[in-house]
Amino acid sequence: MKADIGLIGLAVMGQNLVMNMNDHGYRVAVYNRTTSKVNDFLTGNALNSLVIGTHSLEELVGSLSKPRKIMLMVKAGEVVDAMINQLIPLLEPGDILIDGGNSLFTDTSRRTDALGAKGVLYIGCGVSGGEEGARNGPSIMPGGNKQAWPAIKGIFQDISAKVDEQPCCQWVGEQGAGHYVKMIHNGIEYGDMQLICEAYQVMRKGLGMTCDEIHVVFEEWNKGVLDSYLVEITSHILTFKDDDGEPLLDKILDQAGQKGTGKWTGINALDLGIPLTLIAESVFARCLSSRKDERVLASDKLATTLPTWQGDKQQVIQDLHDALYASKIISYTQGFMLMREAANEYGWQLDFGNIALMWRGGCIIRSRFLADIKQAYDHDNNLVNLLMDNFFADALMKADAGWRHTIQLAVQLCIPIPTFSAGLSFYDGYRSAQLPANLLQAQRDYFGAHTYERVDRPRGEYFHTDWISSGGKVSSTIYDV
Ligand code: NBP
Repeated sequence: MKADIGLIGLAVMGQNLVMNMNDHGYRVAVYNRTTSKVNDFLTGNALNSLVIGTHSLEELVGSLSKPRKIMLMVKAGEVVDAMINQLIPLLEPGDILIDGGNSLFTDTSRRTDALGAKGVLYIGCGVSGGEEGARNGPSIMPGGNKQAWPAIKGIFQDISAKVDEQPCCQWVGEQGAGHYVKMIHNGIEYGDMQLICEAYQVMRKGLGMTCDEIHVVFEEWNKGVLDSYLVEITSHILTFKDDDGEPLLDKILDQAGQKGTGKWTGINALDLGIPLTLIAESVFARCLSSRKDERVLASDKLATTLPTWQGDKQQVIQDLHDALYASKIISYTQGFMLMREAANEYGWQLDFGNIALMWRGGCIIRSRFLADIKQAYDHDNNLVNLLMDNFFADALMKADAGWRHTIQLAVQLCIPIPTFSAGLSFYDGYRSAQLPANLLQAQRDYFGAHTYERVDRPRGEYFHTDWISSGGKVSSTIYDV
């Protein structure tokens, strides 16, 4: 009997997705470059399953029912191109190739077009939830060649997480849209993690609380508007003890790693001119943390006497809660602004309510909060910005005082809070009818004759001033710079 789908790449994600598909009654044929891992899998996790092991790509392709569906769960980048090149001669028009790794969306767009020209239907599919999600129900974000969607929809929606019986897997859009949305998911994940770290640091270093005390705070927060997977695991991490009974967290080196999806999100925001400040700061915070040796030297050279904090701890914790919630709203606002711009730029029809729904379950940023975002886009899918939704505008107004108090306190205590403050600056900037860009335009015109518009003249009329009475009346567009 032929297999329903093939999967290449039996590392942690691949193995767990195969077993998830198997649990849902799908017959999966598997292949891995190091073929001994196929045997290990069949005698290990996949023992007594419907899984079919294969030891060459030819054998894999031959074991599949038509149109063939093959999912790649291999290292992103050149490996995916290499696998595609090996598979193409073995496939027929109408066959479906799915990349479930963390590929860069521009690569996926390129591959969708190139394979489409050969009649092979390519899907670039973000999968989130790590090992546990892959095994029990991930969030799946498929995009690419829409002709393939009816053939894979059943499998993907069956294995995905469900929230209120709705699958966390919906069609995202053309070309690299699925991987794009996964990239934004990861960028938001960077922001959420850094925000939580800043809240932890204010309590740990600022208020001098123990890990167990902070655990109780996060546990409490997880019952309200901050209810989310990341807050939940943070609470668990804080209470986890090492062999000597001390918190394991205190023994972990404060040097953050990264695999690049946050950086890609920041780069794309710069390319599209979207002020994605909070996520960008969260990437930079990881970069700063990774300069551990330099920081240790600087902590001596630039040492200061830190003030000790005294005050109403419960009030500070309440303020901190509000700061975390408000900053999180800003982070998601910026993420959705970027997706909106990308949809315009790349010609994708993104359904923002569906995206929020897909992130409600299975993935790392899953939270109660995403239901509110879904609702905002259900009210108006063309919402310019989440802050324009009454629910979020109101939430920010209520959190405003606590947010500012938290930032003031952290600044006084020399605790770095790059994402809390980036969020607040964005909020204050976004709702400012007047920014100091008038001065900036004057500076640009002063040194580079870049011209400016005037508030007392119609938009679109450009002026240049001879600021020091030495230049001419020639503006920069005429210079060949
Ligand atoms: P890895 O990203 O560690 O990739 C390992 C797999 O790639 C193995 O099957 C390996 O085969 C194969 N591979 C490599 Br490496 N080089 C190859 C080559 N030149 N030709 C053929 N196969 C090659 O596995 P993973 O952590 O399971 O992740 C798979 C994908 O899913 C990645 O794109 C990852 O970014 C993405 N992802 C991972 C997570 C997570 O939590 N880990 C979550 C979401 C998405 P071998 O056994 O022969 O070395």
